[in-house]
Amino acid sequence: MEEIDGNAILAQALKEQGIEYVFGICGFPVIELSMALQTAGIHYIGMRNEQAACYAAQAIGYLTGVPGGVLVVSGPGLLHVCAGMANAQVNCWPVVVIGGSCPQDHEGIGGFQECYQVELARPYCKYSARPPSLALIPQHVEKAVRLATYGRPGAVYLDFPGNLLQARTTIDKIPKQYTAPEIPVIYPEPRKIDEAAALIMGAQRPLVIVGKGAAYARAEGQVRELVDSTNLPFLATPMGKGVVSDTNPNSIQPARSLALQRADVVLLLGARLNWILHFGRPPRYNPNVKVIQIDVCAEELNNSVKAAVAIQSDLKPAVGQLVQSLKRRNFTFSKNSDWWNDLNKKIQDNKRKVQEMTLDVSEPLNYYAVFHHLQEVLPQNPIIVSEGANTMDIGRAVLMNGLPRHRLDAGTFGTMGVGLGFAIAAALYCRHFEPKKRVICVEGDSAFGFSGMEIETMVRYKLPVIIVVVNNSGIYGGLPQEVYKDLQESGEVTKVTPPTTLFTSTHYEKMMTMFGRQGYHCTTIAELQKAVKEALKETEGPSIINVIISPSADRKPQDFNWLTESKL
Ligand SMILES: Cc1ncc(C[n+]2csc(CCOP(=O)(O)OP(=O)(O)O)c2C)c(N)n1
Ligand SMILES: *[C@@H]1O[C@H](CO)[C@@H](O)[C@H](O)[C@H]1NC(C)=O
Ligand SMILES: *[C@@H]1O[C@H](CO)[C@@H](O)[C@H](O)[C@H]1NC(C)=O
Ligand SMILES: *[C@@H]1O[C@H](CO)[C@@H](O)[C@H](O)[C@H]1NC(C)=O
Ligand SMILES: [Mg+2]
Repeated sequence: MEEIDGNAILAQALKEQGIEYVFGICGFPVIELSMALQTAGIHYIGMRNEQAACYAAQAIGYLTGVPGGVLVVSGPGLLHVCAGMANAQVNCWPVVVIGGSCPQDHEGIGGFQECYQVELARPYCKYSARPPSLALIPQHVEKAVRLATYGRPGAVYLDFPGNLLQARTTIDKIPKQYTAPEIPVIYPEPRKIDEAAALIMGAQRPLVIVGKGAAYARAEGQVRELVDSTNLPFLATPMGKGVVSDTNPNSIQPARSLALQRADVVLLLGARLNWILHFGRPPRYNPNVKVIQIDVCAEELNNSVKAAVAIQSDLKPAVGQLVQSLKRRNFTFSKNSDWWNDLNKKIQDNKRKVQEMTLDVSEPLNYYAVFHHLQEVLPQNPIIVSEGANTMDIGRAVLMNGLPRHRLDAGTFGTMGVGLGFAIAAALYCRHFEPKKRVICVEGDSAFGFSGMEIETMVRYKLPVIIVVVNNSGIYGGLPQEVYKDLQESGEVTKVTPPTTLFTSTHYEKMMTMFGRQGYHCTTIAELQKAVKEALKETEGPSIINVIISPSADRKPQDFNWLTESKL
């Protein structure tokens, strides 16, 4: 009878569950496993840090609907990946983490990298377990993938002691019946759809908010039809951008604050009323606002504020039925309404303010000018990855998304370091599904530092990501070179260097010379646009464009503090 070991059983079980990509870092006791994965026909992408590996795997999960896997070693490998698991949980993206752990007979006596891994992973995932035997591996893998993808997606963890991975058995002992689980669809209660329609029809100042849940649910067809057939004004959350195109005439993104503050009925589509949406509470919202909430997760309903209508459903059927219900009633929201007039006026005001800054190309450049002119030379509908503080927030406002799942950023958890991992996943996604599409990774200089070494991963796997580093020499901002120098000379550097500053003349683009290639250093719009055009010709690997902006460049004055003040 043919024999099989734990590594091969696990690799085949993952393949049977539809896992196509595993990102990780090799070492004891998972070296053989990484090779078994490739033998099973899975793509293995070796990364430079487990955090980045997990960010890449969860982005593949978001982009394809099938979770990516992460392979980590025991102890420190598992601890590093916790950052990624937590980010996946908070973003509700599916990911399956596989950890090696020390052999069981070394547990309790100071085994190499011995660590309570199942317990450590548990708070950051939906399921954390150690299969107790070879024969039970396929069942646990099936359960892990099911939990990662069913209901609200998230992270799962499976732990494999070295002795289990190496153990052998005959193939007849391993059950084969575990095929990839089909994800169940949750349908809305029809009565509640009618209640929602009635509320929308009675609204004076309705507002649709589109979350990344709508993007994950692939509900773009239904949400676009809703917006187009009713003329309801809509707003997207950061990664809800593109479910309906940012250029759709019913987008009121530039009047976001006013829209939230004055809306009397809010239709919430796969978005949570957390800090990103200011908890749904005054002063950012009208105290009498009626919320219609549609979410796949029952536990999310009525969170933070009581919804007037709370519907547990997948977004596709719920929005599809809502569209039909509104159509039956011949509902459209008048573009001549006071509400549209107020919104349009605010949109014009804000666009004018932003335009002043986009047209100001004096050097050192400002963010708005950089992003506006970057966009001019980008191909249609690239996948835009972004992180940083000002870099990300201003980029979100200026860089347009025409398609869903085309913006990946620091997300609900606000994690710096996600960018390069996300970009690697996006580039792999493009290679297999949309070979003409490009990935643009817009990084703050601080944000880039967290996972900057993944540039080598991009070179190794020939991933043509264009990385634009926006250099303001700091976190939020930095100091001009002379001031920085004087300060550093004025006392002990660790006591006088402002905590938000970075070294003022870091040539990030020179990282490309490590691979015998050239990067781009740009201080003017002409240089920036030329660099982007050159970088677009590179299809065999990444490019780095270091754009220098003013260390004191800032966003336009805001009506509100970015984080609504805590009341504690
Ligand atoms: C893992 C992690 N560490 C620290 C932070 C705090 N933080 C928020 S934004 C940011 C970096 C902002 O600077 P940069 O990326 O240069 O963007 P800028 O605002 O300067 O454009 C940091 C360190 C975080 N969000 N995540
Ligand atoms: C949500 O809160 C409202 C108002 O208190 C209540 O009527 C409703 O039953 C709650 N739950 C759901 C799922 O609607
Ligand atoms: C909607 O419009 C159609 C065609 O104009 C009409 O026949 C129908 O009666 C209308 N329905 C309602 C509910 O007003
Ligand atoms: C980064 O920007 C600062 C100004 O913000 C500038 O002084 C410095 O020279 C820039 N770095 C590089 C490598 O050009
Ligand atoms: Mg910066």
